[in-house]
Amino acid sequence: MTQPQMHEALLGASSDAPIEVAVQDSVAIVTLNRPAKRNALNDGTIQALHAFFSATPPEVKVAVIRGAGDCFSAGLDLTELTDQSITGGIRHSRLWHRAFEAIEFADVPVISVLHGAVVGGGLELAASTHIRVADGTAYFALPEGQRGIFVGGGGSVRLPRLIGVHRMTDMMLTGRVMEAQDALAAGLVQYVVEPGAAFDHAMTLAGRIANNAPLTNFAVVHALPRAAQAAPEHGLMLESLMAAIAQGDDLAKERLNAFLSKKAPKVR
Ligand code: 1HE
Repeated sequence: MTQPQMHEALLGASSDAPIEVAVQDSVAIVTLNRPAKRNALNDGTIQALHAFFSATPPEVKVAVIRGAGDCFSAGLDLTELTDQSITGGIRHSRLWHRAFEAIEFADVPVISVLHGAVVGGGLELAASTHIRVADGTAYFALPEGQRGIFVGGGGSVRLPRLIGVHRMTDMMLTGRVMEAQDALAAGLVQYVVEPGAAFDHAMTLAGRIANNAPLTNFAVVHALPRAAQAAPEHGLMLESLMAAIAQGDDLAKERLNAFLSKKAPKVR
């Protein structure tokens, strides 16, 4: 693999930038970069995530988000909430919504690498990614109840779709902390690996995803969630249109012919 090239022009690569972005082959590695504050998400971090995911560089086929230091993220930077007006609170939440929507509907699939604390807004950030890889140190919580606030980063929409309203209600009302294996069983994460192994596992998955036809990846990120949430007759129509568009792509024809002429790998 080539050495990561820093995207200095876009975000800056100074050690105090809220996120750092490197591109390794065709994988963008986005690192939350406030380890001394446990990657608490301040406005600068949210704006930087929004800027990057709104326009991923054309050479990028997959993105991986991870946290520097001891954990993925301690959630909202609570120092920014102490003097918030109601109007300011709504705007703040909408800022997060725009940023996380840019991740959920990015040009490319996004994998999150989860270790240590994945709490509050950090869990909402993870929920906006497409694949969640946790290591055995990861733990998940929604301490908003203890802080006297409510989720504001899309958690009330995305988390119930992953784990059900009943589990989210329990986490918010009782402060329950979910360990990695429980998160796997609940459907909150798709993979749990040994402590320290989540980034490598995510990069392996990213390599596989990068080998898919770009149009298939686009369909999975953009058409699948919309079809899944639509009324069945609309979802099925969207599926038919997307299937026909994907099949019509030159790359699909090339890959189907390769299989039929026994030049493509089988499913193993
Ligand atoms: C912070 C934050 C933060 C740490 N905002 N500064 N999130 C929470 O309620 C979680 C709050 N954080 C914690 O419970 C713990 O910090 C952790 C379990 C995540 C990590 O514990 P630990 O012992 O490794 O670190 P620490 O010593 O508690 O924190 C290190 C520093 O980070 C310390 O600052 P310092 O100046 O004293 O060194 C902490 O104050 C600081 N820090 N977490 C600000 N969250 C869109 S709505 C979303 C709503 C939410 O996200 S609510 C959940 C908020």
